[in-house]
Amino acid sequence: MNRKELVRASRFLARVLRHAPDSVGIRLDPQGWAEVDALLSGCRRAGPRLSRADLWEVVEGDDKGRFVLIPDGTRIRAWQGHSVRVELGLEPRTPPTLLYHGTVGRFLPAIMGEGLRPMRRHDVHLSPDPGTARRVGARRGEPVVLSVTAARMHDEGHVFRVTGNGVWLVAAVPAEYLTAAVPS
Ligand code: HQG
Repeated sequence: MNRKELVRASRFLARVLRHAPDSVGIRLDPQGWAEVDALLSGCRRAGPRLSRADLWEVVEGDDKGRFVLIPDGTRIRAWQGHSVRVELGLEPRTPPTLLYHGTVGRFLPAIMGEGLRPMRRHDVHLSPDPGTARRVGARRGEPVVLSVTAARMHDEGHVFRVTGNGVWLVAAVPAEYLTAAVPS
């Protein structure tokens, strides 16, 4: 696959494995895993034609490492970002002192009032460094980066998890743990 085909396949898989398994007639198990055979035949009916080799290429070549295959290659899932109900089974972890969230200015009044909410996903997504957060925010416009006092949140009872591709997840971030944008 060339770069463009790879990005298109990654977008398609992200939609199927996070939000719309029904769209290709497959089901996710409670931990979010899809059977690769069912996924590939679903894609033949209702999506891009993907070979098994293409799927491996997407998993390995995806710019954010969004997907994981089990070692025998029979099941695949997205690391995070689901809106369908899944229990990823990630263990609680102690976060670093600070984590970061990238957003845009038009959301700031609401965020500073009510904190970060997961919106349509299961969790609020936080980045380990400001540069990554900036890129997340830039998907929507001029990015604004917020610092999250994650270690303090953790000390005060909030549960953090981290995905295999380095995204930190927490149910919500109350406004008291957010501080103004850090310089880029
Ligand atoms: C904002 C991408 C108003 C929040 C990225 C964000 C990430 C609020 C948007 C992953 C709010 C939700 C997740 C509040 C939060 N009021 N707006 N109280 N609380 N928001 O896409 O973090 O490419 O669900 O700032 O790299 O942007 O898909 O979350 O702008 O890791 O793999 O509501 O998605 O990864 O948007 O991105 P999202 P996100 P992928």
